[in-house]
Amino acid sequence: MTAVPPSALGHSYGSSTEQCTVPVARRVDCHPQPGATQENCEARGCTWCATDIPNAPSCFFSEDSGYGYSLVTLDKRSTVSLFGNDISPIVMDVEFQTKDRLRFKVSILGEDAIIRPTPHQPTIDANYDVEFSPDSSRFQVKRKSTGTVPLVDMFFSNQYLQITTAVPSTSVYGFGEQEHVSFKHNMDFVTYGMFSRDQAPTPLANLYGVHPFYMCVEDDSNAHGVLLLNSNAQDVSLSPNPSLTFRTIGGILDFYVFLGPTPENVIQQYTEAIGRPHMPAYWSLGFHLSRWGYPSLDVVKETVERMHQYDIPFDVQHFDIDYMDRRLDFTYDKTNYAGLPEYIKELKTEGMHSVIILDPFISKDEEPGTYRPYDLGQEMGVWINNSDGVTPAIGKSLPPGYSVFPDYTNPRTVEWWTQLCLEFKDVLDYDGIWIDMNEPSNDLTGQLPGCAANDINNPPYIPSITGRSLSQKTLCPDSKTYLGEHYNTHSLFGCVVQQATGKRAFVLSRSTFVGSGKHAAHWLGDNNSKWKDMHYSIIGMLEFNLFGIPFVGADICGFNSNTTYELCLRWTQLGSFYPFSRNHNAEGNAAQDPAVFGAQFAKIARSALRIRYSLLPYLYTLFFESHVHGNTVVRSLMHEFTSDQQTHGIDTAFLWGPAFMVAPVLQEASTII
Ligand code: MIG
Repeated sequence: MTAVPPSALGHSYGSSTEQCTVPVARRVDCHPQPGATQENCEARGCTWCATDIPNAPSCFFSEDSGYGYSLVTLDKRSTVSLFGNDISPIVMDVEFQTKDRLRFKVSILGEDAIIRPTPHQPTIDANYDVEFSPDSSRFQVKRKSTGTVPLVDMFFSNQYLQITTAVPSTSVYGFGEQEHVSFKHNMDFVTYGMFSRDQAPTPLANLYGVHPFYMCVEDDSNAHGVLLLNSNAQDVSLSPNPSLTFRTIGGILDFYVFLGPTPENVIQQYTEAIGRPHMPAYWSLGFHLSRWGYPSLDVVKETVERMHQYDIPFDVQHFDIDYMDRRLDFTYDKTNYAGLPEYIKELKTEGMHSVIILDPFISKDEEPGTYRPYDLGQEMGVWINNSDGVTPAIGKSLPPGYSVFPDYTNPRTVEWWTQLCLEFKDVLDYDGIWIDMNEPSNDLTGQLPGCAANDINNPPYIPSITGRSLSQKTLCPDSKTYLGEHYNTHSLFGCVVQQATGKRAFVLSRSTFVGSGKHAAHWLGDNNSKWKDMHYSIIGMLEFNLFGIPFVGADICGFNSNTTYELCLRWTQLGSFYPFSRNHNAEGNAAQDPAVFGAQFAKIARSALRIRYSLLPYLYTLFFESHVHGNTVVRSLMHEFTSDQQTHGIDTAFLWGPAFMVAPVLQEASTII
């Protein structure tokens, strides 16, 4: 087979043989799991034509496979079956929800709960139309004024749903949570997995949260957004045609299309559907300082003191797991952190605020009667259960012994959690809660004694996620939560956030899902003290603004490994313009607070942060706009200069709202002229 040079993408053919008539760029992968061969490809009714183009599929769908569908009933017209147990017929529901928002939903006929009456005629004067081809095998969502969003080919089986959509340009943004190396996506056969995971940022890996949302800027500068509202493990492949293939292993295909036409309009319409971002407390827009590994309260005090000595703007001190007694939630270390309650009060009288970390696992191995969080939770029955639905799932994480996992999808659990948070507030008068490890994270692969061999734990297709495992670093998919099987609810776990005090609380969450911005801020996780990580933080920040979680930032100066004076200085300058501005560091690394490097550093940090503080009324106003109208707070230059194609790829600079540009130094050994 002849190799096709990458330059030929899009117009050349894999080889001259008949099966190779589908241009490589148009191919949709028919063997998305590893290990495709000509034999297993043809056995499932797909076409084989080897290609050397990196990541391009050699096994692909012939162009007429899939479902033919009309507004009402879809009948399978292909013999291709990827993973068996195919479902037919299916029903497509098209709803004209607002003049700029269309929902279409593909469900299984016969499940009454998910079928809703289909309006054949739009009842509102929408800015789009839905058009079907004469044989009903394709349909398009058409922008009335100009562009189109065509959709093609669907595959349905019990644990495998797939749909491919052509996109009108390669200016595609979004999908998360991953660490992306560019804001505008590379579309040369790239696959992103989505399944929440305790995973330090690594390009292509599925990280802490799940956001199956993208925005596309069409060639004529109109933008649209698309959400696939689905919480199952899933992946999306970006192909150069350009097209997108979504694969999910459960639920339904529930799509929302937002017609824009400006990028800001798209996000306004998206957050109108999923929930507007919350209005943060003013104090929480100040500078936050944190680290994992303050060995004692005395070291915290010394650090805070030197921040004040250098007069560095500073409003919030975080307390990581070091403050806890043996890493047990709702306790504090009465030896190394003796006097913590008084100190938190003292900070408050100075006008400062405190944030404490809490983890979503509760040790079950303390002496009975000595650890109320477990005893009360046990009494109230608030844990995630094993597949029997009765016995609690037992895993292992930070606290000593083994732990159980609160099932936040259960309203009783929210009662239990709120009660404990309120009681603990009487002990430590914190102002905000930082929720870590809520993917949920577990050191074991599944709970004890391991996951049973069944289709839920080992589905025929596992999306492109780390380890190709649904139980690695978390619980078994067949665990039972109040809302249903963990298989379906896993990625929702982090979304269930809590009110700390009821008034203008601050909640920082590592795991997020569609709609989390309504309650929580987010940090981009365990980055590295590396120059490239500093650049990627801009991309992550821009993306979370698309996801409706504008209160976002990365660990300034880097979390893992030691930072350097110069990197930390540049990062402090950039981080002064993160919506959520916090310096945070991992245990064992050298201190990196802005006061530890001496007077010269402190002076530069002070002046960068003073610019931030002088603009806080503007930042607060942007959050207000975001809360009320759904605007982004930080946005790419493309949002404001959409018709200038050159802005589509810029991710080394960004804007605060429409009016203030930040262009940070991202290169080592740069000098400002
Ligand atoms: O096992 O609480 O991402 O910010 O400092 C590590 C300790 C658990 C992971 C978080 C990080 C935090 C750390 N946590």
